[in-house]
This record gives sequence, C-alpha cells and structure tokens, in this order.
Amino acid sequence: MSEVRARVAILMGSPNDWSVMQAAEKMLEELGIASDARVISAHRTPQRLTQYLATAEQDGIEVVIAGAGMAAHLAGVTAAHTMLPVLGVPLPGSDLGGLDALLATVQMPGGIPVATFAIGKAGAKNAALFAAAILARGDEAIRERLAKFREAQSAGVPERPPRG
Ligand code: RP5
Repeated sequence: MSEVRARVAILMGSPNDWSVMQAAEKMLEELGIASDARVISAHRTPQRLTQYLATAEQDGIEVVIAGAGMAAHLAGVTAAHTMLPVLGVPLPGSDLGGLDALLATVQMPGGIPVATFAIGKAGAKNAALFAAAILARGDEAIRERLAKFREAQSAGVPERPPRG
C-alpha cells in the first residue's frame, strides 16, 4: 500500500517545539492534507535543512511551515533555499516569551519573504489553515473541507455569553 504523499512540510528547530507545532499537523489532518513533520535546525543541522529543501518540491511538497523559537532563523533560511511559500511560526518558551522569535521571523529584509503567524499554537493552527487555503486554489475537495470547517466553527460560537 503506498503512503499518501505529503503536500505540506512542517519543520521545527528542536524536538522541544513539537508540543506547539503538532497543532499544525492536527489541523492539516482534520482537512485531509498529508504533511511531513521534521526536526531541522537552521543552526544545529544546517546540512539537514539544505538537503531536505533540495528535493522537497520534487517530493511533492507545496508549502513549508517553519516553526522556531529564540533567534528564529529557520523560516528565513528555509525561504532562501526554496521557491515554495514559507509560513513562519514564532515559538514561545524563551525568556522573552516568543517576542524574540516573532521579530526574527517577521523582520525579513526585502527580497526573501516569510509569511509570519501568531506566536505559538494559534500561529501553528493558522499556518496550517493558510497552507490549506493555498492548496485549495487548485483543489476543490480541500476548498470544500475548508468551507465546512468554517461553517462548523461559526456554528460552535454561542450567541450569548455563558452565565454561571
Ligand atoms: C530554536 O531554539 C528552536 O526552534 C527552539 O525553539 C529554540 C530552543 O531550542 P532547544 O534548546 O529547546 O532545543 O532553534
């Protein structure tokens, strides 16, 4: 039996990032999108990064989500090595609460773009939804699943606040 080909890569700088980045995998799974989660550090495993990105596109990857904390270079370095859209997720956990990673990810100099999301789990979830929106441009089934997700989300919001 052949495995479903991953269309989204979920990269993270450390195994310690998985507790947050798994929110991206979970959201993609809910939308029926196969992903490939990897621990790849721009600093500690630079060759692993270039090797992975050298074949990512031909391997079927269409969007890369990159989550990293502290001096978060992963998304920027990833974007430098691929033409694929790169979605950066700044991760918390540092003494600066993720503000360091947010600024490192969002402040790309002009020329190599990284789309930057919220710090932490909300960012990981939204990066997955954004990846789905990109894929939905050419995939009607994903578009429908995304629309259903939004409908269910709207239906889950109560009209009045919960009173004790
Ligand atoms: C970054 O440094 C990683 O993305 C991680 O968030 C942070 C700290 O890494 P660890 O020391 O926890 O492995 O590269």
